Amino acid sequence: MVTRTLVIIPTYDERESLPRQLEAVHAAAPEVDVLVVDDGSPDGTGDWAEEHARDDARVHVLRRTAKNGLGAAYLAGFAWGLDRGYDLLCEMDADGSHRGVDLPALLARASSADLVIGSRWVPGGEVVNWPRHRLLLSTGANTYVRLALGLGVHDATAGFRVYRASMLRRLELDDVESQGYCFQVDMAWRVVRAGGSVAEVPITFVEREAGDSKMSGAIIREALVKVTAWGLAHRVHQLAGLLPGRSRTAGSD
Ligand SMILES: Nc1nc2c(ncn2[C@@H]2O[C@H](COP(=O)(O)OP(=O)(O)OP(=O)(O)O)[C@@H](O)[C@H]2O)c(=O)[nH]1
Ligand SMILES: [Mg+2]
Repeated sequence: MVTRTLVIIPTYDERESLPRQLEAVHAAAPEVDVLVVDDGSPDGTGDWAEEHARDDARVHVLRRTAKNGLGAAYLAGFAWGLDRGYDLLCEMDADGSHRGVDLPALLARASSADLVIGSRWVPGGEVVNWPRHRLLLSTGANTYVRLALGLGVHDATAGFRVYRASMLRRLELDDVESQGYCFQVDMAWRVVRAGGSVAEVPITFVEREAGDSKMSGAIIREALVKVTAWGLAHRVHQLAGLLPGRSRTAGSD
């Protein structure tokens, strides 16, 4: 049976980057469909995408009216793709940071993992053109996530991913509230807790060439607060399981 793949690309003011990204994706993986999820970009990204979709049947556009964050855009994209029976759902940024040439390796790995992460922080992974403070933020955030959650993933904040649809269907996604890149940690954590397998494939991550970053202090604070809360809840849960009189068969897990 043919595997049907949907690459979901969320956009907010990516008019300059999106055409290049679509070209790069289809040059590397001509068989995949793409869903652009645009949150009413004032720069006309949504209009351009819709016009482009008229000429290319592989491209679809989901237009939303308000900028509601990366997490909400991906959840809408997942629902769209699951409704239409895709087997693999892929997350990819519009800004060129996630290279089309790395996509086939991620898709291939999905034959043996529920979630495949395009990782900067495994051997062979690389970051090009990032200022020192972004490198420190990413490595610091990932170290914190590993310590706080005990998550055995090297790049839990990475946004270049492939999910098996069967995995997404098993997850309860209605209560996902994470907006920014905390969304990525949230999703990896949910997959692991649901017993899903996670694989990391090295990628080369390239800093955006055009357009503005949507990274903000609020996004960083959200990640810090939420990961700390999840980590504490996890430790309390683990400790409760160790208390005398609470065996696993008694429903401690
Ligand atoms: N639909 C939608 N897309 C968004 C939103 N916020 C960010 N994006 C898109 O999500 C992707 C990642 O956002 P970026 O601004 O590149 O964030 P980043 O990769 O963490 O930071 P930089 O690469 O430094 O800009 C891009 O394609 C953005 O256009 C949002 O609220 N809604
Ligand atoms: Mg980016």
